[in-house]
Amino acid sequence: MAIDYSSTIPNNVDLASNKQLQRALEHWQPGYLAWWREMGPVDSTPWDVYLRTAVSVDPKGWAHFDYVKMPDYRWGIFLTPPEPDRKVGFGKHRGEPVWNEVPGEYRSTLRRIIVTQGDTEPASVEQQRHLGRTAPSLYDLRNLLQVNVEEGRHLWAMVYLLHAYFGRDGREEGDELLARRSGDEDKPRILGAFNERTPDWLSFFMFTFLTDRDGKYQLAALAESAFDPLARSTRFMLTEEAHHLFVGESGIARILQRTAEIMKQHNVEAPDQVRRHGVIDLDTLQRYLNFHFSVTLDLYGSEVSSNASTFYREGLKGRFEEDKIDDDHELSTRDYPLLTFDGARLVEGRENALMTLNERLRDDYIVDCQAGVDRWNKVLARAGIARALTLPHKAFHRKIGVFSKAFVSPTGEVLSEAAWRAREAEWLPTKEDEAHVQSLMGRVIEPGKYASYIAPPLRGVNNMAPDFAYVRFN
Ligand code: BYC
Ligand code: FE
Ligand code: FE
Repeated sequence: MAIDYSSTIPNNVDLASNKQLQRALEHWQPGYLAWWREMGPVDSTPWDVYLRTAVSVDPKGWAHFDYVKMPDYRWGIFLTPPEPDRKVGFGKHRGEPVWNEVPGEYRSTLRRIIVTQGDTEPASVEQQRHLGRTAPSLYDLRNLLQVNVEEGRHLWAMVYLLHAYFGRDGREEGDELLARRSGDEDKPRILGAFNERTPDWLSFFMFTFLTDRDGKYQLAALAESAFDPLARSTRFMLTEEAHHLFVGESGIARILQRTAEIMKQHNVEAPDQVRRHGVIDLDTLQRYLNFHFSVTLDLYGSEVSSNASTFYREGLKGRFEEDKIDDDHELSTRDYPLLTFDGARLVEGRENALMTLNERLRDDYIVDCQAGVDRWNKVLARAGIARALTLPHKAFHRKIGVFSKAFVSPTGEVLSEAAWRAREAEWLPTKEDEAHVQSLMGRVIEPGKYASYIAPPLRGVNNMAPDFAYVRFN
């Protein structure tokens, strides 16, 4: 179905034919806009921003680019079209037709998954709201705001499901999603990483490379769901997610490019000497990577999880690319390799495959991260720098799961707490690192100009000229 942009809430779900639902969402909408004004990008109300908007859910033709005032962005409800005769692909309902209503017995579990997913979306907008003040260029500012409006739309996607399928409970959850606040002591966001700060652009690019990639993997697992409206919502969200990952990967690649150029040009390696030239040294980049990677690994939950096995058995949440996996898609008699901690050492073992689905998704995610880090390292290699960034060991600096009790170095050695703390400043961003990064965060708003620490992009958004004014401040 085509997207209807004539109604208050753009949608391709024929909202006009369900007056009750339409009224409920129109009732939620002012609260959403009030939240955006309070917690969305600071000072951005008068700006015209060169944004893309969904005009169709067709993968080839959905994007339309134009200047938009962000509060007027048309947030809406877009689902990919139903796949005819789609069948449940895993769990005990495998082979049965997918559901267009929520089975009563799975109501509270599904609601909770949707709320957890929905909660991350506004959380990330809250985390990033101050970054506009220190944008390294108009191009980057525009990309930040594009990510922000799409995360806002992802909240719409989940709130639509809550309103359409979960009655009064769903509407209450929709209100709660606007009431929690990232980092708030009394009403924090649900998952740990979404209460951390994103104080600078290095953090922002690490976040979009690493944490938005958790989004990709969790959304892909939900895209397998037997609850078809959830599968169709998350499939469309995934098309938007690709841009967020691009922003993170290319952002860090451009920072590496500048750092490498300076190291070569001035023949310097020591961090303090590199820093003097207005770029970010490789040790600091590695520490930010260590931090964001470890915090994001926690988002997958415990290694052994009965919740995850229930989600799978009931057909609510699958594996990454479930249909490409050649097995029985029930897993009750299978096992999966699992690294654990026995109190003294890291131990390789095996566990029931159904119980280890969080770990499996985390492992799939790590492979994808590694591929991105390899591409970053090519930037260094091409510039003639004989150093590389590495992902830390998966047991390093964990707060959730079995490794939360262990003190493990980035290379995977188990240490005493004292020995670990003695070296923490080598491994995680220090106050000095943060101060240096912060010192580079001036605001650059002249079209075509970039801050000292970051190279220009290879090409402009929608192939615009290098000096295109992506944002007009008015
Ligand atoms: N922080 O069996 P366990 C995105 C809780 S990112 C705090 O280990 P489970 C985006 C857990 O709730 C994608 N609490 O975990 C990215 C449970 O509580 P109860 C977000 C945590 O349930 C960037 C207990 O610990 N989407 O879209 O198997 C920008 C033990 O649970 C954490 C989703 O996450 C944590 N990190 O799995 C914008 C998908 N981890 O039951 C957006 C939906 C666990 O003891 N969520 N706990 O009260 C899920 O599928 C699951 O909830 C999780 C956790 C995978 C997150
Ligand atoms: Fe999102
Ligand atoms: Fe995202």
